[in-house]
Amino acid sequence: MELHLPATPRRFEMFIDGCSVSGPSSADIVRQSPAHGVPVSVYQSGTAREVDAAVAAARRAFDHGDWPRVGGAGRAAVLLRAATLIREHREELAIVETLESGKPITQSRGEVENAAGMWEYAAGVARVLHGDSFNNLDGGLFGIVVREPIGVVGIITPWNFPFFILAERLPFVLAAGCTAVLKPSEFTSGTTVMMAGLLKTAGLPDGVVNVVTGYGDPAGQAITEHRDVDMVSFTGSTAVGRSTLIASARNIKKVGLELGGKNPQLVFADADLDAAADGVLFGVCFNAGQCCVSGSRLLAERSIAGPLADRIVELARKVRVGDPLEENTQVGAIVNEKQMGRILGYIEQGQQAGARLLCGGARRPGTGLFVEPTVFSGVEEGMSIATDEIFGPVLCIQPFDTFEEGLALANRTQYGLSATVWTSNLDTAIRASREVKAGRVWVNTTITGGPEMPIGGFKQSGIGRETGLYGVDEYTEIKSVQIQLGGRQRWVRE
Ligand code: TXE
Repeated sequence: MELHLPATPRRFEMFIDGCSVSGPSSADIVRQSPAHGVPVSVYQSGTAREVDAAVAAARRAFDHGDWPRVGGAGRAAVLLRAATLIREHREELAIVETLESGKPITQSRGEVENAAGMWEYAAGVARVLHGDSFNNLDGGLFGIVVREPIGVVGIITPWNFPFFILAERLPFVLAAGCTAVLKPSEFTSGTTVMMAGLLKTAGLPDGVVNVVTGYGDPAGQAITEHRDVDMVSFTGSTAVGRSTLIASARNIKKVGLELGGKNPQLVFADADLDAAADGVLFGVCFNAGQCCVSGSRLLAERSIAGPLADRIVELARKVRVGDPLEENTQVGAIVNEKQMGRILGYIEQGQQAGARLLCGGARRPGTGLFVEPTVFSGVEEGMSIATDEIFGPVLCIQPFDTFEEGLALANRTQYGLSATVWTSNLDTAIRASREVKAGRVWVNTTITGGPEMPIGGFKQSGIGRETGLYGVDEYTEIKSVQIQLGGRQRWVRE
């Protein structure tokens, strides 16, 4: 099926207390498709006023509404209906996602499908969430550990996987019985607003999920500082993650952070090199490298580093970069001019520092923000391309001689989000998985998983975990209840 650009941009209102709400129209945000350079969406530019209204609605729904009090079965029914509605609107959601983010339509469809899976999984989680009991306490005490929803959760999301990152958080927040205020990226807010509408259709009570669109400052900032927000889940840059932590100190709110990465791909000489080359290339090109778990550092055992680099370059030249509305496209557009400038700036710094450009390295002429898959060898420690998160399809190759040296190199970074190991030796695979400091490790594959598996980062890549049973725990408070059986021993002796 041939897809077309919309004749006019689609308008998205904010969503507060079950109703569509307009902001100050003078400050609308017009989003251009980064692949086509035409306006595709218009969002409201929310301010602290709309955040106040959204938080008040979420607060009311939490303190006095049904959602935190309804049983797991009731919550699961709504989450399952939401998953069905996502599938029914799959194509519409995928097109909006592609137009706003620039990612290939086939990838958007896959993300929407996987997001539906997250909602289904979380429906199950709503029914298995439980506490604990202690029948072994001294002094006739009986102990009960109760899990309660943490309260109002602010969810601030980025532009790289708008619908999927939301699905890694919101259904788990809802499964726990919390209410939420969402602030999507000002570049890709459409599908988050659409999700709020689908949730209303699915039967979610008003006020449980609210969406304030707009810029990070003021809208996101107002959420992180808000005294009536109990927790913030932030996904984005390490710099804003840090400011989120500082802002949260105001009312000591809990913070979950998923931030940047500079993720190693460790390839040992005994690996299936053809499979590794393909996997490494996918790992750095997926979502045009705008991926927190992008495998942007190739650490290759010296004896195979040359042939592996040759194979990757050969494959890189075959990757289909271009119009994300085309079914065959594998790498779409970079999200905006600023991000494009950042990527090209790093490529220039790499060349000036003496790294060898093996392929790519340039922006495609013409309309749209496209950059070719780029590979550097001769990358030395201390070069900015070796240490900084570039967030583009740029691979840096560094050789290593021994297992210990490879692992030391992998861990020599402020980040710890993910790592990939390519080897045919089970011992090497397990030892490397144990020693690498990262929240997610892949062996002989990369960037895959499922709602069952927790995600999150070590070191400056974040705090806390999302998805799986570990993820839902983050949105609960633990209360311990001690009950005296058989009467309490008297304190005052008469
Ligand atoms: O992210 P920001 P940007 C990294 C990546 C990228 C860089 C910059 O390296 O090149 O960050 O991207 C909201 N208070 N990642 O500038 O600004 C903002 O509106 C509260 C990695 O786009 O962190 C958006 O909703 N919120 C990452 C969200 O934060 C604020 C994904 C993310 O935007 C705010 C994206 C503030 N003061 C970028 N300022 C990943 N881990 O996947 C902005 N925001």
